Amino acid sequence: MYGLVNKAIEDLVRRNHGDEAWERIRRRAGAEDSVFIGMRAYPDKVTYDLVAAASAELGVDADALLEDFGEHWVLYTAAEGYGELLALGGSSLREFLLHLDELHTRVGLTFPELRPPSFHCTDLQEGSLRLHYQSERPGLAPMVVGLLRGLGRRFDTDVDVRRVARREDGAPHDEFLVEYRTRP
Ligand code: 1MF
Repeated sequence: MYGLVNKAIEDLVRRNHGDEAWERIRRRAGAEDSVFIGMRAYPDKVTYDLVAAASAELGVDADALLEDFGEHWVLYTAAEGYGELLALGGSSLREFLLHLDELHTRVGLTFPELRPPSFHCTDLQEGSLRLHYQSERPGLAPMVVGLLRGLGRRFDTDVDVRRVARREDGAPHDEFLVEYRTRP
């Protein structure tokens, strides 16, 4: 994954646990380079190893970390130069989710090593939808829950997420039931 992802993990750990915790996690993960380059594509293993090392070092479940990380990603990218890109996604949670594949197509035009997941929405009702998440990367569904929470914060929207199909249980892909309500 692009180094931007590893940088966002680093930023989250440094903010919540401090610089020394980050150094321990980085070393435990065997990440030799002390700085990640945002626009360089790294093997996915680097990212998975960072999450595993953070889980061991902090004594926090890896799925909980992935969820926190998803929430942080939305706020981090908005603050770190991708504000205009995110703004193209629209001005509500629903609109953003409907445009996510286009957003990834756009990033992929400039950064061809992007291997984006695919998101599509069905069962669109007022205040709810079913989100289908297809990724070539295993185990990242908890991150999607966090991404939805981050979008909720971005759009002042209360979000309830329920995972209703799991790829690890044999479903064709992961699905989430998303209920949302804009805060008055
Ligand atoms: O393949 C990749 O490297 C990759 C990296 C990030 C693929 C997707 C993403 C974004 N995605 C992360 C979870 C991926 C899980 C999976 O693969 O199954 C989050 C998608 C997302 C969902 C909800 C709300 C917002 C989301 O992301 C918005 C977004 C997406 C991509 C970028 C920024 C914001 C992005 C921008 C530049 C990139 C890479 C990703 O590359 C750079 C970085 C720095 C300098 C130049 C290029």
